[in-house]
Amino acid sequence: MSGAVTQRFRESEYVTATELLFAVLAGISGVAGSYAVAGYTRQFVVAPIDAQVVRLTPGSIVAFFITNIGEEGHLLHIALSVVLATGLLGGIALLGLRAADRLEESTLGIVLAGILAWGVTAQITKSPGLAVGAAAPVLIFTALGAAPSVEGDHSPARRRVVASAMAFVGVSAGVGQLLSEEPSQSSETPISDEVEGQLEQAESQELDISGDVPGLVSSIGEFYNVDIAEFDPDVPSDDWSMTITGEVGEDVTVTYDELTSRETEHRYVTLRCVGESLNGEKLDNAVWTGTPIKPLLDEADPEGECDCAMLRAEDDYFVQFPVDALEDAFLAWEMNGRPLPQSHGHPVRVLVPGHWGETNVKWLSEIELLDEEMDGYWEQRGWHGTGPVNTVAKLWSTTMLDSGNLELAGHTYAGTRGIERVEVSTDGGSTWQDAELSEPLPGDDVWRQWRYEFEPTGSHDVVVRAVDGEGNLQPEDRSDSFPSGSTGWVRERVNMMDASG
Ligand SMILES: Nc1nc2c(c(=O)[nH]1)N[C@H]1C(S)=C(S)[C@@H](COP(=O)(O)O)O[C@H]1N2
Ligand SMILES: [Mo]
Repeated sequence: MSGAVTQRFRESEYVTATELLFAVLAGISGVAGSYAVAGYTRQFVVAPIDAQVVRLTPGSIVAFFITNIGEEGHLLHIALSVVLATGLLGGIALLGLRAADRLEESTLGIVLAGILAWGVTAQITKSPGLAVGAAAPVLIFTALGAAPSVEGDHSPARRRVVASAMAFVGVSAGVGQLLSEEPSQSSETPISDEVEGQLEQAESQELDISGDVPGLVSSIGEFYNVDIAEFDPDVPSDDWSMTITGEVGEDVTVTYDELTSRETEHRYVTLRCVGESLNGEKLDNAVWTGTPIKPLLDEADPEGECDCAMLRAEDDYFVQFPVDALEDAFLAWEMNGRPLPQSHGHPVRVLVPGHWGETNVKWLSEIELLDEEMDGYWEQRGWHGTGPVNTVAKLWSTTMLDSGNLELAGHTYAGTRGIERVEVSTDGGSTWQDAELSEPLPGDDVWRQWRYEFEPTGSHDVVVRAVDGEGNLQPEDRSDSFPSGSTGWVRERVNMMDASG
């Protein structure tokens, strides 16, 4: 094409509507292109921006979102981060379009936009290769925006470009979605006989419950998830190591191979998040494969003044609690016989018996023995969730049986104290009857199922409470989860007619 054809006569001092439109198309397509090559990972251009958004959000706002909005709160900061990423790439395209206009040499402006989009994306995602996914669409839509044929609000060329951008975004969303699905490890490696045995034992001990309540082992897909970061760290086993350092006689570092060649055990361990509501569902149990942490600690020879341990992780999470809590703790690399999924801390996480979920550090990288106490991530935000869990009895299902009886059922958990019994009242707490309990699974930190059946007469004020293995009745007083975990008896008005059957 000769220079005369691309000669531009529309040089303007202000950003034109056409430039703005194509900058927005470039921004949206850049974000989509990045998603298409990176999926929902830390290499997606939105991820590092979201990490900053989360980091800069004041703790009081985070606490408000967790207690008032719950999981959907994530959508808000993700939406904001997508907008910011679009603005960033769109801004770069606009810069290119302005340069093309001012320099009367569009190639320069186009190339500038492409290189800048690539450089900035590579810099923030630390992935030069995948940054091309964001840069290429920015370059292409900058080039299309610089072509004279797209001038005019209703030009066919412009409409074709807008349609192509939308199609590109649609296809990219699909491709990125496919990439983001965690690979199912279905038949690759057989599950060890020991784990298989434990999974079978759990199944055989489940109560015969008609209602829809989870079994005694939560499947990997069902197991709840709480992460401070939207985009989980991606740590290959070969790159993993963990160091015990600080106030120790000697630093101890273990690699994944060293860790997994140590004495291996399979344990049932239940986790519960301090942030969950009284009758919430952030309570799950799995069979974990790993090794006790005590021998490693002994090798390091802790000698700090306060006997406190600060655990740190690859997502910059940190939590501090007494070293004593690590005595019976466990370093796990398998969950239900499969390698630890990324969302549960791949390749290695900590399991601390009986303590709130937040002490069970995922993507563990360091244990530092301290001289004085310090706050962890959640404690800095006002929570007190490093100690032992509160006792709870959940009422997770109310079912009308064919016999005309009502069945109440759920799970109960008291950490290492264990559960002695669950009591149910159908008259608002005046009289109490013992519920049926599943046989305890082996282990010091495992939940149980309970079930109770009765003949209903109209509507009932149902109350459920547990007595822990030390004989303590669960306290009746109600408190919210913030700051030290919810307390109180689960209470529900049950109407014969409302119960699902
Ligand atoms: N590194 C890291 N570890 C972490 C967290 C986290 O965000 N990052 N969340 C904690 C919280 S609050 C809970 S309740 C449990 C949840 O573990 P799960 O996601 O495997 O259920 O992990 C804990 N360990
Ligand atoms: Mo948690």
